[in-house]
Amino acid sequence: MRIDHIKEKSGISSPRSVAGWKTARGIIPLDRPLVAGILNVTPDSFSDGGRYLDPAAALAHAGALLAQGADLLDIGAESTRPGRPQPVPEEEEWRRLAPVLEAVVGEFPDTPISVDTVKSGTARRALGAGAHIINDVSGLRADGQLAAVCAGSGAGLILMHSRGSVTDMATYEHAIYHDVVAEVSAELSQAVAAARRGGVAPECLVLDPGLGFSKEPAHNYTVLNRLEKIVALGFPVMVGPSRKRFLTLATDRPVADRDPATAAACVAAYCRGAMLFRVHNAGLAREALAVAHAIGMG
Ligand code: HH2
Repeated sequence: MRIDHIKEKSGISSPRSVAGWKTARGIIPLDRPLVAGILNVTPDSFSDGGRYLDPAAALAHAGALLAQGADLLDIGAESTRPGRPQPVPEEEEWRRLAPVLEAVVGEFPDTPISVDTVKSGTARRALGAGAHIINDVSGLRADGQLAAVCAGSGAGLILMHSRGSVTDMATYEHAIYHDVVAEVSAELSQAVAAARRGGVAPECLVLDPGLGFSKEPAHNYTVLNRLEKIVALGFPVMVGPSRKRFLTLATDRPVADRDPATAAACVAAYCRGAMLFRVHNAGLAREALAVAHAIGMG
């Protein structure tokens, strides 16, 4: 089978050796691919900006994502879309996030909730309001206190690879690599070391190579093709290809029509060892991954 071929090629005997992910909601079993539905509470996100700023619309969308089969929700209130001159201030981020988080936690108490933020203050408030996981797209580079905040509440922590600041990390400004996979892997290892110094238990960590972040389109394909190198670091791996521009290298579709390409990228990543998939269209990814899982591709 293809996965045996991959294992043989990479010399990695067990690409998925991690059985569960420890979060403030207990251990999430990783015995099948998990879908994280994206809930952007932003005016400016690249694919769905402005659609769920209203808490009632956000809550309805959360319900729709879960009905489609999302296993967890990732709520973000600061877009990394290029072109913003300034980061979103913490007060504004929290003003957007608080009513939605409160409503989602109240309505879906059994669902693991992740909050996408690079700020320790926002993370502290979010975990206090019932979030279970922090998703840091800066991989602990933006705020030295974030790890300690997560450690203090036993939260799960997603460490995503990027370079630069929130205003330019989704550009090609820092996309200069000699060996993109080796460098992403080394920089993620530095993020793990920072998390451990901050007191975060290794069982709480998930790594994400940051598709579309500080990477030219072709870099993302290389990272996906050689994802076992990131999996070999020994942590569960998340990928977030959803609707991103790099997909147009293979299939030239506008952002609204990139869900099939997203599902294909998720399946490919699953075959290379990823276990968590951050997507806008939870239903499509869920189905594609369920078939790949049933075949035994992972
Ligand atoms: N991508 C985005 C935001 N957060 N988190 C993780 N772990 N992995 C990702 O690939 C990732 C992420 C960007 O996507 P989106 O939230 O749709 O856009 P925007 O930043 O414009 O809100």
